Amino acid sequence: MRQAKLYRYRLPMDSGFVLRDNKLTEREGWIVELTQDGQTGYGEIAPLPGFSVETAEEAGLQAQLQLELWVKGTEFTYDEQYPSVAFALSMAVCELKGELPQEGNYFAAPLCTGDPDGMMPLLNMIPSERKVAKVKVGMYEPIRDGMIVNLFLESMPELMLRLDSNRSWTAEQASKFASYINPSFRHRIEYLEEPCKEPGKSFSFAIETGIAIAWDETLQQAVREPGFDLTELTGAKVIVIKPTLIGSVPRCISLIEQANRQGMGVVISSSIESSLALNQLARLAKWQTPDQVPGLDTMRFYQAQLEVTWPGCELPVQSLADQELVWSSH
Ligand code: OSB
Ligand code: MG
Repeated sequence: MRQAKLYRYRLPMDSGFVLRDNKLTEREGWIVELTQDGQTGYGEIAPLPGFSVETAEEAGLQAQLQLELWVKGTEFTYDEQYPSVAFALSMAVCELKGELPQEGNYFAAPLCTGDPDGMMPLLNMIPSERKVAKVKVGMYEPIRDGMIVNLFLESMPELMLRLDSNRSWTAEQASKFASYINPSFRHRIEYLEEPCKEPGKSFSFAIETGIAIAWDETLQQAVREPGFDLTELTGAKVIVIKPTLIGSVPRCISLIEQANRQGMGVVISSSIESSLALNQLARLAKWQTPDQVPGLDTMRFYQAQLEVTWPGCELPVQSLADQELVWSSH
């Protein structure tokens, strides 16, 4: 017999958390619980405002309809669902069937905000084989970004950096940034996500500067197009997969396999889910991208965890039982 529950959660965010000019003070989403044959699986639906096309409200309504059908015996059809719903329901099914291995990769690339000096003690603690950190660029002058990146690379000879400009630069600003990076350091930029407003300019940037790029926003946009074909997305060393924005676990796995066939790396990354889905992403990363450091250092944006703890995180944990149960099949 199948049983299902749908909870609504609300978690307080850190006051300093800003996303694309939106200040998110609270994160809201849904947790689905599937039970069958004595097994239980969980999934988190967490559309990210400004990034997801669906709202939390729309996703919750769709999830409830899907759950009502599922308990009657219908299997989920992920391709017809919003990405955040497909990700959550497929994750819950994976857990239910015991397909998601327990072991996770919790060595997320630390996000460096603020000044390099403050970050050094933490970065020094990372073992050299995975000494990689992520720095957001594109928020200030390209010259300032260039100097900071140089400073990081100069002071720690083993450090590799991932940079993310979130499409903020013109071609001129991007090349100004590159001109400030000491050429002998460029190969230690593992990649720069989406340097320019237009993907074509990011592509040219990679060729002209020798700095590898990664697709994040470009991949999210492309997968929404009918007839999407990853072989048309060239020029990048890595694609960043944010499952909440991409869709079901099978869809993510097939993208990973296709990327590997094309010789592109895949970095599984968070869309600021709660600690519940963040743990599942760490497990998905260990399972499907065992040689990559995932981009999951996002608990810092929260003031509380949900049900399960993220390793090393000391924030208080809210239990699922204390969240609002909005629908139950029994
Ligand atoms: O800028 O890549 C981004 C999370 C949510 C929305 C956008 C972004 C992110 C992250 C996740 O940066 C963390 C990471 O990729 O390391
Ligand atoms: Mg990005």
